Amino acid sequence: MSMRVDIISIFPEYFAPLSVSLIGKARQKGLLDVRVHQLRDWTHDVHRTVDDTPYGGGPGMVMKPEPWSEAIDAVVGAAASPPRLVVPTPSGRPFTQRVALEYAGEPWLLFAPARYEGIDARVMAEYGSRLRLDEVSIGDYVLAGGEAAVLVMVEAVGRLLPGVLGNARSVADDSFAPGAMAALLEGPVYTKPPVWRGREVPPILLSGNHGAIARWRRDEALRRTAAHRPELLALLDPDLLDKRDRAV
Ligand code: 6GU
Repeated sequence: MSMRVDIISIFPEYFAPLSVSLIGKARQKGLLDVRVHQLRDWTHDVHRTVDDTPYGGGPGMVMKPEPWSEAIDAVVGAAASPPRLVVPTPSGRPFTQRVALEYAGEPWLLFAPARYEGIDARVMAEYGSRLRLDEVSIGDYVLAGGEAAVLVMVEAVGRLLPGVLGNARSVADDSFAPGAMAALLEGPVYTKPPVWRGREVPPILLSGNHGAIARWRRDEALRRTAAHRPELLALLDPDLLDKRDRAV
């Protein structure tokens, strides 16, 4: 089962990275069908206007509702199973690994990234009643537009699709993946040479003792989480902690 992703934007060229690396290969393999649309194709004036001044005053410009509704209607068409509509905005609900997993189970996502101060709120009111609509934020900072957020979300979702990652285990071990590693950050990794600039790879990783290696990795994950994200340790399910965890 492949996933379809449509993106409507005034900067279609922003999505060139989706032809590169893991996501580019997933598209070549037919696992992911990405279609990028120019919002201005649904304007009718010579200037191809997509924005106007905000009612009530204030800084910046607001995206007009008409091009968005025409674009969304054209992309969705008469589909029996319409896409999930994702509108990136810093005022949205947080995009997390849980949301990425949820999206990875959808057959069709439609992203509507805005520029300026955002899209006229009536567009979200209209499509929120017709489609499943999510307004999502990728973190507590402000981007100049939603395009970079769409790149982030497509990469996070795309790597979860069946057949995209060669090694399904690497998904299970992710930081923030559900399961025993829930809410633990991944620890350090090493490769050859065994000594580099006088620095050794931790000898346990060369020991061949898989039980001891798993224990060491979990300790390192606990230490890194305590150092970088102490608030996550407090959220860990106590039932998933063992005696040796508590000693770390
Ligand atoms: Cl989704 N959009 C914009 N413009 N800024 C953001 C964001 C999204 N998430 C965090 N900052």
